[in-house]
Amino acid sequence: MATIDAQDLRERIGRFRVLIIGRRNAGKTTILQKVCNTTDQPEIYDAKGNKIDAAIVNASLKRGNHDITNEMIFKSTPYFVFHDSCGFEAGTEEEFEKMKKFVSERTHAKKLEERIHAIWYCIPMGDRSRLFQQSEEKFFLQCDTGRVPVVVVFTKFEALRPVAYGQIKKQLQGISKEECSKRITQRVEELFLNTGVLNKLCKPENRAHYKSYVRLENMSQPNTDCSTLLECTTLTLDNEELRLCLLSTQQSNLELCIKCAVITLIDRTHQLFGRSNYDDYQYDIAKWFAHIKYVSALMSPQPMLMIPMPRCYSPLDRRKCVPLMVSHHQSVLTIVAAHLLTGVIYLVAIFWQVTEIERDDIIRVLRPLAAKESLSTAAVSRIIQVGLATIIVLEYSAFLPNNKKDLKPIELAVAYYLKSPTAVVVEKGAEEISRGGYDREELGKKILEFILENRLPKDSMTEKVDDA
Ligand SMILES: Nc1nc2c(ncn2[C@@H]2O[C@H](COP(=O)(O)OP(=O)(O)OP(=O)(O)O)[C@@H](O)[C@H]2O)c(=O)[nH]1
Ligand SMILES: [Mg+2]
Repeated sequence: MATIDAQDLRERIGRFRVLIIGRRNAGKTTILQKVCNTTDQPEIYDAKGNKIDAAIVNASLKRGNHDITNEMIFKSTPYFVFHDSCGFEAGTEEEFEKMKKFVSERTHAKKLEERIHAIWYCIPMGDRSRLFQQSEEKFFLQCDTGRVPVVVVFTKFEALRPVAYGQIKKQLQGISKEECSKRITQRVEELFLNTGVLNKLCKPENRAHYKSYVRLENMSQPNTDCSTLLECTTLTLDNEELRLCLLSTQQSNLELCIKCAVITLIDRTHQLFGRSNYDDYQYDIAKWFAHIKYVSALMSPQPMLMIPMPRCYSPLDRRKCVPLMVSHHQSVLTIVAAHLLTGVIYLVAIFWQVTEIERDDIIRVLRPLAAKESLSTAAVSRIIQVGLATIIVLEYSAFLPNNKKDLKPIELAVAYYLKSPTAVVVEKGAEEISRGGYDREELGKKILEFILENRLPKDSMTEKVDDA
């Protein structure tokens, strides 16, 4: 790939496909609505891409029929496609087997766009004594989820607060509001741990392994959001392209960009051992930072209205859609016109790409950070130092004005960094971290902590940039 282009990735991967599982009333649809920032109901398509009337879906649900292969899309964010288990605990054995087959097929699908990219397993906290029911046990024991990350979502988490309050009410008399809240929170944690649900989720005999969990509360309220779930899902994806793709839906989350870049740093710490070419390494770090993806910004990240082409195409596959108004009953002429217009759109896209920032330019601008002399000659320490410097500089540059959408702010940030005391702190820090003997997880935490503590100060930025 010549340039950092999330749009191009999306073209290749298609949509981000999530399977959401959970009992009836667990809060699944509410989560999907939050993720897609809408209160609308989704549109539903069958596996062949034919739109299904919502009334038909509801009627068949009432009769107990449900098809997990159906795809749900919210008009607001057609980039996501969801499969909903629709409360499978009430289903028959046959339905469970169908789900098992679906999970196994779609988690192992060869084509990335057909694969399920993440599974959100919802467990509502409403009834603590029945948190881990037979349906959960069966899913985790029998469903082979392969390498697809399973994120467990504890929904309606706020339900624990009144329980906690009821249990410690007497101890709360006469203490400050702040202290009260702290103790209730503590009790909530105890209640959660005492359910033993986390142990049940990672029984050694389980075939499905959860990668991470999040707690969501008050999702039915308008002022809440699902960013923790999206962030957690992004970080648990082990496919870099997918991670980049999902990250591009959360462009304003700079801290998440840093966390993703730290994963690259740690990966490369192992891979680059003993080597001294940092070009690819710095470029791979730069990939995570949204402000470098100018091309994506020019070509709107929110896909345009996508309408199905002839029936043999799935309306859910972005590459087989054209951003045009075409009805299901198209004439040959309409189809030809649609293709012609798509051609024009692609030509415009090619024109935009002329203005793309080239990979070589990004590397050229960042290279002084890798060329900087170091006290340490140890390879690992150098790799960490270059990674830290690159991330710190890119984070800083995201705050610099950039009307021309070029690499000038990064150039200025590099110059400013090299003159700043932070460069020395990074050098020492890298050496210390490299000697720490940390495992992968600890190393990640240390590096993230270091970066967050040593971000370049943003006060009076323009002056500093002028000085540089
Ligand atoms: N208190 C509380 N209520 C919630 C929360 N999330 C969802 N709800 C409510 O729970 C009810 C069920 O939510 P849905 O999102 O429809 O649940 P679902 O899992 O899609 O249900 P089915 O489609 O029937 O399987 C609705 O009344 C929601 O408003 C939450 O975090 N806290
Ligand atoms: Mg629902």
